Amino acid sequence: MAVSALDRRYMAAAIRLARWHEGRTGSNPSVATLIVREIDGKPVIVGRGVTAIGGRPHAEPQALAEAGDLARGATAYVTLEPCAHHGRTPPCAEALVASGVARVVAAATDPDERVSGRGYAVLRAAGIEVDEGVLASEAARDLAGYLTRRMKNRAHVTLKLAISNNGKIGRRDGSQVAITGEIARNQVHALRARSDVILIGAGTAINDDPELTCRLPGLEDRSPVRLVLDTYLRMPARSKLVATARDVPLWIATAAAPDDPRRAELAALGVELIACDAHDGRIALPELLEDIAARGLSTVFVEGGAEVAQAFLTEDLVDRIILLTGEADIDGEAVNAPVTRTTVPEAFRPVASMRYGADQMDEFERA
Ligand code: AOF
Ligand code: ZN
Repeated sequence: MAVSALDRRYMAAAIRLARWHEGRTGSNPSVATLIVREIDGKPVIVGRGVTAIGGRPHAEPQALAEAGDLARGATAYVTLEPCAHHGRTPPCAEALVASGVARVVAAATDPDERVSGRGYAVLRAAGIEVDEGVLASEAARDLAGYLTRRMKNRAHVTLKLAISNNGKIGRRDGSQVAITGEIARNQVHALRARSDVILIGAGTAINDDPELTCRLPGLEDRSPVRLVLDTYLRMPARSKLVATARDVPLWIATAAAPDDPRRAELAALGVELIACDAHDGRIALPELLEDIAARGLSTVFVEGGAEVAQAFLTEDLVDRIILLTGEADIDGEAVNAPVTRTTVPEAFRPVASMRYGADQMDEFERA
């Protein structure tokens, strides 16, 4: 059967359903399954599933359980190739075969070497018609964290910058200045909720004393791990980040000596210290991103400041850029944005552009 416009609409719906648990499925990607069959001559969704919080069960068995006998002869829409491995749950490809579905429409192929291509092979060997790659790039955008971790062995990096109308990101003396408004702030908190890690430099952590939590009503329990790059372990024990370390995880990446007494002091307050290499006084970022991936976390949201942003850009470790441009200028001695709407590196393509009230949001992805 050829892939139809209706197939693409169901896949788009499955991709939206998968977002429901984005950032909440641990090291597993959040994927979704829809089971669709004809009833009285019309297509009807008879089962839906999204990877459970924590990562298991997978999407497919949940959708099949809801469909029950109606799965026989139906079409399954899956945003990721169904797994073929005996992991902590039985293979989803086999569950689809056992359910009697006639056709599987899939978006992204799973790069997990236990699965890649094998999920489809199991289905085809059982006589199921398989259409791969439907809305593959749309699904891959939401799965970017998982795909980057699997394929590059490092975490996926989103760089966010709030930039004044005249291309500045703050005052040189570090005094606080509002650049964007309420809508942009809420959008940033929503982006935090979908990330595994928020990252800032020690300078920003010390100067701004931020909390870096998601404080949107109803999403307070969705704060990701907070990570501070702190080569010399300057982070004060008396800071909001450290004070809340027992409630929301706080990791500090440092090159401080193993016997540095501040390590024990911070650890006793609930901070997790990540031993890193440093070059020229800066934490080695590629190794840190590998370390984060090895810990099962896939997405890093870089929130400041200018030096950290520049370091990620210089090392070509940025996968997505989100620029929030305000309408006011920052006058006087101010810090230049390492990148603005007009100086985004050529390797990136624009993927979204919209207004957040008086502010402008531009999103770019590595092409
Ligand atoms: C699916 N459906 O909903 C998801 C899949 O540790 P395990 O056994 O849970 O396996 C993790 C792998 O399962 C993960 O690396 C990815 O390949 C796949 N994720 N597969 O069939 C799902 N979340
Ligand atoms: Zn599975």
